[in-house]
Amino acid sequence: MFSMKPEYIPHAVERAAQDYWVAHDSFRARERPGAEKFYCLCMFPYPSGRLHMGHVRNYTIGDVIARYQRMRGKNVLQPIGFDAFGLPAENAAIANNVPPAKWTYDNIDYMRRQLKALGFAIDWSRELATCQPDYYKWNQWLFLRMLEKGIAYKKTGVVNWDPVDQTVLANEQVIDGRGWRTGALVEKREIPMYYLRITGHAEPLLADLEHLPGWPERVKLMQANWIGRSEGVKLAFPYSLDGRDEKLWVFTTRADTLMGATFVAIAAEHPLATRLARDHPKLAAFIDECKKGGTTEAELATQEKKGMATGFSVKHPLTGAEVPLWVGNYVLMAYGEGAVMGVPGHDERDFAFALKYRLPIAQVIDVGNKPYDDTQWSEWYGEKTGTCINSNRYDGLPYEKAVNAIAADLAKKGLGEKQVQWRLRDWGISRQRYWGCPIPLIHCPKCGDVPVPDDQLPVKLPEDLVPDGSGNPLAKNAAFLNCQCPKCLGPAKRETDTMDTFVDSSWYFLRYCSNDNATAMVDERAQYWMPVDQYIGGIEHAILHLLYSRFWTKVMRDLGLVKVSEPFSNLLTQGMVLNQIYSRREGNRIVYFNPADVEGGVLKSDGKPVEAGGLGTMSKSKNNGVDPQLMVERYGADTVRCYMMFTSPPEDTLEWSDASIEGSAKFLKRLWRRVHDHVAPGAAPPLDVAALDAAQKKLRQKTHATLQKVGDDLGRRLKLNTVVAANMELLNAIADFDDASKAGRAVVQEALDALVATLAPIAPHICHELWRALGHAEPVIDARWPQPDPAALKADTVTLVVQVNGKLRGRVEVPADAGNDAVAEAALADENVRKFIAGAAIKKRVVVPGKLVNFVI
Ligand code: ANZ
Ligand code: ZN
Repeated sequence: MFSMKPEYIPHAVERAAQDYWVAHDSFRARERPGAEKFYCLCMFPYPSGRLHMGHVRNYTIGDVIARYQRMRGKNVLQPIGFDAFGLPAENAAIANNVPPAKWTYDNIDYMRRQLKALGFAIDWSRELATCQPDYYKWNQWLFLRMLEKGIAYKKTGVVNWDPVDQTVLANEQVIDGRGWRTGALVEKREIPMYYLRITGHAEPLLADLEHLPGWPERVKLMQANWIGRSEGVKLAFPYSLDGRDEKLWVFTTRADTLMGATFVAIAAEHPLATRLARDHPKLAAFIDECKKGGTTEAELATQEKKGMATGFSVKHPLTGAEVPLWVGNYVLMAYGEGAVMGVPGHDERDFAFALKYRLPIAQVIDVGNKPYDDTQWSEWYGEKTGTCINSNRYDGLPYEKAVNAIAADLAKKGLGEKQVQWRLRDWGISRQRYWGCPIPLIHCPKCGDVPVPDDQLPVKLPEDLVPDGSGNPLAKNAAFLNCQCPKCLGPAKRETDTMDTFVDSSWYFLRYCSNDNATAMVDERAQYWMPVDQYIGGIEHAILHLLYSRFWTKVMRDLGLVKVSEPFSNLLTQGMVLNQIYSRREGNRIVYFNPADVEGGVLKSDGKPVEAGGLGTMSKSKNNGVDPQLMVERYGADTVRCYMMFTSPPEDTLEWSDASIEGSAKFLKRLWRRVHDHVAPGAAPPLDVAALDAAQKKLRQKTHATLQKVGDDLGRRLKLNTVVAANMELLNAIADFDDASKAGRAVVQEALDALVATLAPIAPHICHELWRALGHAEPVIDARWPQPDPAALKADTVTLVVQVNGKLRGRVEVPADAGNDAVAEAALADENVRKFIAGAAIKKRVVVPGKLVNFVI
């Protein structure tokens, strides 16, 4: 009997498998009450143009998990969509003079083709793009509900203003304080904006982190720090000004150090600073300078600490002593009271500030008679573990007692109380940009701000405008701008601000559940699928995206729209994809070269040396990306997927290596050949476990040991890399096993079945074909995940090391249940061992079962 041994042509195999899945609608997810559901979700891509390796890694990880869970019998949903609004589309529009809509939709078409070529088990019927009116209509609808509940509200906020382009700039468009296009010095402007009251949910957002055991600890910590709950005391330094008695409030977490407060510092924006600057031109100039600086927290943390005395002083709340008042650029207006009590003795920033401006430094906390040096900061000065000294009646009190005593004394005077502060700020969602979801409000000269009535939603964004960089084109588009007031029916103007794109991504996972519902934002299908069982994405979204999604979910729960309180049960943050960085100075610029164009330290094209900059994240700016498209074209999707999974555990960084992608290609080729060699003579006979010889049992044991390992690594530990490694080992064992007997072929069939089934989530196309070749009628996607047979796992024989006087002299294979005498007898039968004993008397015999036997002579 002859059969053809087909050659492995990845593209043909992949096309055939993909056609099969499409023809059978294999990945359409249906709600099946009673079936155990599994919602597997990857963070949706921004349609920037083409997929990059980070996407491929992300989606491969998700796909492996989705396919594995399906084989475990779960009813799996794996959707995808596009996070389609945002600034890059506007920038591309300015550069190429095409509307952002066209650019975006073209990119989506291209990336969809790429995703399909990678063979992801996606339910494409649920695809969505956030720039589609039937999606963003619900952003608007929920915004209006939030407005009704007071969760959405209007207040003035500070923005970056480019005076040349007359436009608001996003933070990333401000480079060294200047506009990215014009180079003009950026100004701060106050404009009305819309905010979402996320601070109203601060408490549950923090507390519920404890109910997320499936999240990485570090992500939870980042969220907790961002929410930033601080317990402290709000206390006042009284003063009189303009004939009135006033109180300057500060927030402190260290009320125990109050007796060491030697100055008070306020933010440049503090109303008292503004007031004092009226008669103090130098102070006014300093305040202006402070306001110019960056507003991001990172900028504030790293900038040089500067201050200026106001010449004014306030009174210490307990002693009544005069305390000088300063304006400090390190005091944030938006935190606490916008004012701090300066305790140089025990706060590092205050210490540096006091040294610089020669303010007194007083030690008021002692941690056991350590010498205090007021010219040099030491870590222990800031610790809470000591007791008060130099603090009159509080001397000797430890932290908590001191805080309580001081808070009580302040309360008696009406000068303080305990308080909880949150670092979290309300979420400003207004963007003065075109390519986003319009905020559904109408400004009427008679009625003021009027919400767009529900039956007029969505407020559609015109898709044919081309921004030119000078302001929001919506503000110049009469068709959009002019409208009728829903209340008085008079002429009115639409709000031209659009929503932060984080709004779009805060609930897309809910819309996937019912993306075809034209009359409701979500429906009971969300009850079926939610929460997401496994969410996979980049660590760069550890804070904002996840926090906003958690908040939005809670708001929707409060409105009765969903039942879950938390959207994502398990979170996996995949590591970055890295590659070498090569550069060279050309003139006064640094030019980066793609690693593919460099060999042996020189640029291939000109033979001149380049500088090796080590490993870095693949990025456009460093020109060290590898285009996944190219790799798929060269090797096929399965090899790329296999390589991605094999090279590192999902959470670790992945270093690109051409050699190792070759290794994955070879592995799949060998597997292909081995399966076809095996099936060439026809179907293998059934397996009779009772009639196997030692070698056959050994391969069988390897098969089941592999099953045990991969099941655990894929399912529980998500160590997808070891699944490939274990299967490579199994293939080696199969290759070494040369036995064409009936029983031998039966054991190989079992081994190949196990290998192909467990590799199927990773390399689904080749496994689709090989599974068929192995004689199975149902497709491998519908196969059940193979379980290890505990009986086969038990080794019949074990190999022991044989030592003579502690030196390795041989190895011996014995039955696993052999007694010590039988082991010794078998060891002494070994020729080499006998040679070293050379007839000498054995003084002692040590047997470590399963490991070794040692003869002492
Ligand atoms: C006196 C003091 C003494 C402080 C000491 C610390 C150590 P967290 O934990 O983040 O809540 N602070 C208060 N408001 C501020 C503002 N608007 N801008 C900058 N800093 C501000 O930090 C609370 C501490 O940060 C407060 O406690 C205050 O300094 C400072 F040995 O007060 B502390
Ligand atoms: Zn009106």
